[in-house]
Amino acid sequence: MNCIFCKITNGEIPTNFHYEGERVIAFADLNPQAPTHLLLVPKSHYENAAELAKGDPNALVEIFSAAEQLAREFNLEGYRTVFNTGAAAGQSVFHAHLHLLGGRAFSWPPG
Ligand code: DGP
Repeated sequence: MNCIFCKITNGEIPTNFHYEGERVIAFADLNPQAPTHLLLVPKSHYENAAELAKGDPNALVEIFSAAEQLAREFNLEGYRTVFNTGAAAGQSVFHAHLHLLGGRAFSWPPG
């Protein structure tokens, strides 16, 4: 399988990790949409958040507790977390990942 996030999680593509735990890593998004834009990624490959919930729910728990820890480390006053699921919703990498965005004001509804 030619998955870019598998290559990042297994070290094939050297990347600076802002967080590494038992099941999850976090690194900066290549195309940031906010002053802080991190991706929280399970080490195991699941296509999207729902598949991850079915296959490894503990990784989802770790993703959200790591997001809270990172938000504190990056001094975010508030933050937005997003899982895009499916190309129609903007998913472009089909290895589950949570976007953690902060450092600017956010509008609603999202674009
Ligand atoms: P999504 O569109 O929700 O699937 O988000 C995928 C994100 O991944 C997108 O914001 C850009 C980012 N991205 C894609 N390839 C790479 C990469 O090789 N390195 C990093 N750091 N981010 C990547």
